[in-house]
Amino acid sequence: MTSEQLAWKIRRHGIEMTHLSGGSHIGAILSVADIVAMLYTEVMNFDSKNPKLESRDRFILSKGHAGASIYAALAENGFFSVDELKTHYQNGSRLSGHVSHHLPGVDFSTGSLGHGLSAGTGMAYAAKKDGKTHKVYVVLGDGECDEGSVWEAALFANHFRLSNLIAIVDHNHMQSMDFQENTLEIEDFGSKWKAFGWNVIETDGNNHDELRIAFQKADEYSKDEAHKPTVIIANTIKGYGVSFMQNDILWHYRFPHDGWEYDCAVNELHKIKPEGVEDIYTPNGIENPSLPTSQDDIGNDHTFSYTWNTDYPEKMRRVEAPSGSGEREHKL
Ligand SMILES: Cc1ncc(C[n+]2csc(CCOP(=O)(O)OP(=O)(O)O)c2C)c(N)n1
Ligand SMILES: [Mg+2]
Repeated sequence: MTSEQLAWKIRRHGIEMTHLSGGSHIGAILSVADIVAMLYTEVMNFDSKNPKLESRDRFILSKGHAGASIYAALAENGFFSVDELKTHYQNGSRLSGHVSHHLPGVDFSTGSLGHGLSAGTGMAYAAKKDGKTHKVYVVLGDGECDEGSVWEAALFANHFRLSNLIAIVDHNHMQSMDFQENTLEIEDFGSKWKAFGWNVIETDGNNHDELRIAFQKADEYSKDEAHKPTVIIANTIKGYGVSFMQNDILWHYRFPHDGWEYDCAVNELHKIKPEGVEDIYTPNGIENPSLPTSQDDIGNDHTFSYTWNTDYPEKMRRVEAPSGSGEREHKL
């Protein structure tokens, strides 16, 4: 399976899983899909038949609200059946909304932001002390980097020269309620990591060629005599792959509802389906899809997660993108 094929499958599963469950965070899942796909096809060492293999690379999705992306990647790699993905978010399911370590292939439960890098740092420190050669990969959200604990872990990782630690920040310039720039200024992001002693690689996190090069560089850095940890700042677009979800904060919490939201998302994905990939849910896309009408003002639909906040949609939807924030064309 190529990284592009897995990324598409993650997106398609993500749409189905959030649609069926009424679960949130599709924007975050689409944003991180290419990073996760690259890790699970070309970068990490793992064995789905032996999830606890001692020499496996360790992985933490610190932005645990995008758990569906990991569930899809694990299922597609044979850790458990693809059929189980349909249980996402349901009572009794192992596939909780946020990542659970009860699943094979998951080393650490996440969802409460700000803990993943600390845990990964501990894993990398232990590996180094024990003379082990596996690496530790941690994927963080950029909004998550508002958490002070991230920077404490960053200090620790530099102090103990944890060159076996690679952090990837999904830098989509958005958090849950607004663009990052309007929430808490974090730029110049790369310089901050550098000042904390890290190797910094900046890349386009939705472009597989660029991601591939970034991970190769990170691998070289991990052998460098300076023994620094490495961060890949992956510039992404939240909602990438479905035009009406891109850069729209509504889709942090809203799920693709029955009707045009689901139909149009599925059909848009079909237009960019790589060769050799099957869509197990809607093999030929959706014939006669529902389309939005002028009455479909989802900005006034209060049935999504923030039901108590009646001001939310009008105030927060379609906020102006600060200049330089994820303005690239959709080009999958
Ligand atoms: C400690 C903590 N506070 C608040 C939340 C609620 N929350 C869930 S996702 C999110 C925004 C995260 O933004 P970012 O890290 O940029 O991730 P993105 O969805 O953009 O990939 C917040 C605040 C949480 N999960 N954990
Ligand atoms: Mg973000």
